[in-house]
Amino acid sequence: MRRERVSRRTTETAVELELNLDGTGKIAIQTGVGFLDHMLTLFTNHGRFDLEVQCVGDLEVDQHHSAEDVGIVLGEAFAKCIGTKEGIERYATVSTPMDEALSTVSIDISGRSFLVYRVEGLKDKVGDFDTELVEEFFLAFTRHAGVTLHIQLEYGKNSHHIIESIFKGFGRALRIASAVHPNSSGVPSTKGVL
Ligand SMILES: [Mn+2]
Repeated sequence: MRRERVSRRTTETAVELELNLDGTGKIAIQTGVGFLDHMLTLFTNHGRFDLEVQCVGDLEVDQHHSAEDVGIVLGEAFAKCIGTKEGIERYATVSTPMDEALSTVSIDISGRSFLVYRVEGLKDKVGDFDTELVEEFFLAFTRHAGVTLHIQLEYGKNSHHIIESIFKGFGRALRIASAVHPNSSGVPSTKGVL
C-alpha cells in the first residue's frame, strides 16, 4: 500500500500528515484554515485518496505559513508514496467544471519540479482566506513532490467556484497520473529513470 506519514515542525507551524494514494476518500483534515480544509477535502475525495492533516500554525501572523507548509508536507508525502514511479501512468490532463467556472490541470510525475499557474481575476479573499495562497500552496507542493503541474483557468466568475474546480481537478489528475498499471513494468520513461 502506498501510504506515508510525514511530520514537520518549525517555529511557524507544526504539521502532521498521512497520505494514502490507494485510499477510498477517508478524510480527517484540520489545518486551522477553514477554506483550505474545504479544498483539501475536495482534493482527497475526487482523488480517492485517504488524507489526514493536522496543522497548528501561526495564524496570528496570517494564513501564509500554514498554507505553504501543508503544501510542503503533502508534497513530501506524495514523493515518498510514489517511490520509484514503477508502472505508473505518469501523465494526466483533466478539465473540471464547477458551475460557470472551468479549469484544466495537467500533471507529469516527472521527478522535476515545475509549476505553471495561469489563474487571473480571483478576488483577494474568499471568506477570510487569502486567494494568493492557492499559488503558494501549489508551488510548495510541486517543489517537494517532484512533479510538473500546470494549472490553467479557462474561464469563471465566482472565486470560490474557480478554486474549487482547481482542487477537484488536482485530485482527479493526481489519481490518474499516479495509477499503477498491472501489466506495465519499469518506469514510464525512455531514459529508464524518472
Ligand atoms: Mn464549496
